[in-house]
Amino acid sequence: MNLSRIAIALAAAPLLVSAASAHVTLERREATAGRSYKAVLTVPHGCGTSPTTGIRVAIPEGVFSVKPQPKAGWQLATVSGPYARAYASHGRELREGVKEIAWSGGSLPNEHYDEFVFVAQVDASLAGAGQIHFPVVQTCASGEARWDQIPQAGSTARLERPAPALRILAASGERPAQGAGHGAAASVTKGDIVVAQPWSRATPGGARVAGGYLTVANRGAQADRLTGGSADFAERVEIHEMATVNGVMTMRGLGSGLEIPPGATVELKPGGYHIMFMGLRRPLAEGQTVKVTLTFERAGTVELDFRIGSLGGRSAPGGDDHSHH
Ligand SMILES: [Cu+2]
Repeated sequence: MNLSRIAIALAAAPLLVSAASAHVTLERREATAGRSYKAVLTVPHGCGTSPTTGIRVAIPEGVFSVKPQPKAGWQLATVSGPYARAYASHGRELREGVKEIAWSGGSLPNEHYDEFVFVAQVDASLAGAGQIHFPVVQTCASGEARWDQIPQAGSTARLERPAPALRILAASGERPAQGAGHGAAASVTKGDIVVAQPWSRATPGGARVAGGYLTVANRGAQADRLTGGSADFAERVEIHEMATVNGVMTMRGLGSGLEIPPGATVELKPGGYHIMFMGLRRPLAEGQTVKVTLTFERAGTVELDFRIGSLGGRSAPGGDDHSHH
């Protein structure tokens, strides 16, 4: 055996695997909001040279109906818990489900490659979420590697151990629908409250929830609160907040409503504060206008016509992006 040749082979080995492909990643790095997604976690090496004996992945909010694929020679376990909100699945509202998957007890030599698979639904509300992340802990016969670093928004810094990332695409073109006439989305004034450009999105068949967006200005000297409302096409109308916590998009109901401070204009938009139509009684169709009554603590009820934009649209249909600065 030629020792010098072995030495060369060992020295060259790290160069054969590029830095990017050496990470635990998702094979397909884009998913469409409102659709199912098959996640294939690729594990190209062990911890150092130690064989991989376990893979544990955390499921971010907005990814539901998770079903892992069993692997021969590995034990499969899942951890379930409550979701931050209800997700619509086949006409039912899911309020809890798989939050973590663990494959354990196997042995994947450092020299070999393997895949760990699960299928899931990506909620329509994640359109506009950008990237979501699936932190992974890789356990080895000796040691572990945590693939759980999530980039700061806007940062391009290279991470040592990035969490597998998934880019969320809107269901259809980003171009908002061109509605009939600009004046249709005129603002509505009630007391000190002025509501402008109420709109929502077309919903896919079977959807049970939809978001509502608008701007609210308070011209008065006292704070008001948007507390909820009603609509004939939905069982409930709630006020929600969406925020990114550690790179994970979460949504929660604002039980006491949304404050509109005096003199302020508050924007309800995809990825931020929004109205949530829960328990849809019928789908919302692009180009339609639907009636919604919103309730303010001080100003009382405000009747609005919500214009329905395209599935996955990001801004008000027919709206001028520069109109609400
Ligand atoms: Cu919501």
